[in-house]
Amino acid sequence: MRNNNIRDVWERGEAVVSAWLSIGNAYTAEIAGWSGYDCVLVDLQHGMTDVQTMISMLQAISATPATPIVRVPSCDAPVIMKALDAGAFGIICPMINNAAEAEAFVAATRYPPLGNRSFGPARGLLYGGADYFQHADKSIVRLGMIETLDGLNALDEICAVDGLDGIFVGPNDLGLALGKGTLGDPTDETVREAILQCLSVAKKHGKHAGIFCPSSAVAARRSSDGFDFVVPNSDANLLKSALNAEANGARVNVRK
Ligand code: 3PY
Ligand code: MG
Repeated sequence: MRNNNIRDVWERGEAVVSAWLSIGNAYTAEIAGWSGYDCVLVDLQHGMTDVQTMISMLQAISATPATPIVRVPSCDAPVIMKALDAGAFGIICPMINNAAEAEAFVAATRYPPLGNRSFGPARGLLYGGADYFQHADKSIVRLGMIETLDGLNALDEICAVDGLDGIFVGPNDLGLALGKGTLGDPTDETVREAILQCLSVAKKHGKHAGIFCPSSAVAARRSSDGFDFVVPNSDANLLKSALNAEANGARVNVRK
């Protein structure tokens, strides 16, 4: 089976740097795949995309050195299985509240006897290779999101779930859950402590820890803290700030 960059980076003891796509477009996905990221995530939860466009985006990412992954909208087995069949080599699942949900998530990603993934790997087989079925369970990466109070309180039991590679912190929802608003780079002490608690509990269980960040500077700081899967902002935010800077820069130049 084709290699999974995420596992290769982790084996080297480094932090994975992932792109995060909320624009539903294959060309954007292809550009992201050629931009130096270890993996490129298609966001089916909040991204402006549907399943058919996701498939085109995964095809575009497959033509680049980056590994394609998907954030599913919820812990919904049919959608998780569809993303895997479409060639996702990793799944991030939002709003994991307890061990039972984490177990259901992991089960949907593994073939029997370990899980209940239904057989029909479609693009997974084309992209992954003829031996996809033999290696998929081991190769696919599973990260459960911690971004609710229930999830935070159940961190220990979630991190103990067999087959879960680790957790992924959603700082915006976690900030909201803690009554602190959406804070991509929280300076609030309660949110800061909750994020560090996620990191330390994951590490205690020998699991990986990821986090969404508002910039590369924050992502670099998070990876030096010990997070080993970082996302430096989303395509839409980056496009907006680049467009805004160019628009403002051009106006200043004209006025000079
Ligand atoms: C969050 O911050 O809540 C996320 O889901 C990642 O953007
Ligand atoms: Mg969230």
